[in-house]
Amino acid sequence: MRTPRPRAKRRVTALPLLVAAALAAAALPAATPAAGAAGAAAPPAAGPGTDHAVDDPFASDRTSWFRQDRFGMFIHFGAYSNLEGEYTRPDGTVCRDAEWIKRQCDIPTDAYEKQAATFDPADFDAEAVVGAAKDAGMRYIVITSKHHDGYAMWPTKVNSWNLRDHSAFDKRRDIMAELKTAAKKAGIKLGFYYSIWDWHDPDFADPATFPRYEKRMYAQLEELVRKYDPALLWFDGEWETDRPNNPWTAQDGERLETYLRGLDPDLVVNNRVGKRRVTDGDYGTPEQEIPGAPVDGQLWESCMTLNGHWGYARYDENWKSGASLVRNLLSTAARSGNYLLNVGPDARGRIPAPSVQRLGEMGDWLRTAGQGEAVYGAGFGGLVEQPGWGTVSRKGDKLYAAVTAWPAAGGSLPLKARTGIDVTAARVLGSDQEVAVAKTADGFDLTPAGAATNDAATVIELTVDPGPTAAPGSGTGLRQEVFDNPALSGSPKVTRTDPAVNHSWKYTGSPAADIPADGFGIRWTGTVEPRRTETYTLTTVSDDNVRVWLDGELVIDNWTPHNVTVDKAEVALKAGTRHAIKVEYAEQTGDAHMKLLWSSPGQPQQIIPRHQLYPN
Ligand code: FHN
Repeated sequence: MRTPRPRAKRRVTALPLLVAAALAAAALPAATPAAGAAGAAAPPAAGPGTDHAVDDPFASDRTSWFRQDRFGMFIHFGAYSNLEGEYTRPDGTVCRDAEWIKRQCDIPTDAYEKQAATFDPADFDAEAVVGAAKDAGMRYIVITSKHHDGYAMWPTKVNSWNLRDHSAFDKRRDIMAELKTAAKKAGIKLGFYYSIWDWHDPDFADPATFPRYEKRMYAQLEELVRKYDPALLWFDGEWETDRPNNPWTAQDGERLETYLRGLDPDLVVNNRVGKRRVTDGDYGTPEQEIPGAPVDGQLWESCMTLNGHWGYARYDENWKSGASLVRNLLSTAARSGNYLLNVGPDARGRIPAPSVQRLGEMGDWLRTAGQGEAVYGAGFGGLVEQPGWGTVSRKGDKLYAAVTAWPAAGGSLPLKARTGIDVTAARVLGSDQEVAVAKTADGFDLTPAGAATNDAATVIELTVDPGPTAAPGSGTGLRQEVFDNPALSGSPKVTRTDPAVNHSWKYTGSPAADIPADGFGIRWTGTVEPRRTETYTLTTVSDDNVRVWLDGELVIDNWTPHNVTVDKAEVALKAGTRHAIKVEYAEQTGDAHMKLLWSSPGQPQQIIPRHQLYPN
């Protein structure tokens, strides 16, 4: 259980060293904050009555492109790229790193600024970059606008530490504008990576001056949103660390997310805007790994390098194979995730040829025989168990069995069903071979008559009857009673119909203007009507206490104060039946969230929608 950390008492480590560094940085002739830099002030924390949950990212129009596109290009490009992964120290020794090279190789700030002044990505060709993304089958691009070194890759007015004012680059050019134009023409969405952690801004590390940095950060983000209209903001550098100290808190993240959604309500924002929790932003960001199943409570996107580095490193030839990259993409789609695959342009702004080669191989696979259908707009193949011989994604009445271990001649592929389904047709994409489908005790055996069509994954498209699904209900939500105490005692201060249990009051909000941000409780009662007769998983995302009854049985009991926590229960629900449901929640102090989601073999994860909920 945490108590909110007041802004003034930020955790600080190694302050003396940092103060010296900050003062030294402030004394630098160039690249310090422009005098009187325009800056959007951090908005005041929204008060009681504020609910930051804007919609259900699993189902909203705002996030539909993200859930449809599935596959994006990450671009790590900045002043570090000018060193191409190697720094020769004054004593002649060579230190290697990529985008962390300044910190990891202890490059003095003046030396780093000196090398940045020679940065000239003259060969950066936005059309070529977008073309490579298009050729890969990528549908969105996220480029580093500012990495940890604080160097802005657009002509910011906030300071002079940027590609326009501190480089050898053509001062008439703006690569972000060029990229925006090329991406728009190609129908590809553009997003920006922005690091909160800033090694260069003299006001960053010291809690006493951090608000001045924050003001400049807000001003830069306002520039990016207003000038380039990004579809997505990818925050990073939110974690607690030193060299320099990072004072960022979850409360800072609350304010920043509120500010951004005020700038552009359509923005999609990742969970590193806060503290990388399931309640921060719109989606989770596993890195260099692919979760083994859909992530509970949040959309997700796995970001990964093509070799071993994010930024360009001239010596790193450890490229992943095209086949393994295709399989990674299929694994993410089969778990309702996105795949953000990285390229690191070199000092001249060129994407390495081996990267372009592998991206092309992925695009060729996606474009062949409609195999991309297994990815774009596809999601968790929950109707069946994920097999050992590959992955299964679902789109409507189609299952895409992407086989990576093709059976020997005459061999079969066992597929376990998780619910009552029937397979009505089966075909191998890119081949006219027959696929025999035999029912088994727990599912089906698929027996292809021919060979695999490629070395990455051969897709068997199954047309399935997913079993009866009732029409959407006519519900309006659950009865909600709001109490001004966490014991839910006395009479409720507010009684109303709540269309969905989907709330993020965070640190400063609450369910009503006359309910304080801390020390309140809520009871929801009514009935829930499923559209399928299946075993459903009820999932709560809560901070603090939560308990859920279904048909009078306590199925989730986490009635102890806790930080943001996911709890789950499996319950048998019957289509056409309105099952009694009661949810109790208490906010003690600090952060406050309460979400109720469901999923089943035939129902993808979502906030339980209003039309399936009926108030008592
Ligand atoms: O420190 C960064 C790293 O340089 C890179 O940008 C990755 C990509 O997501 N993010 C951070 C490490 O988690």
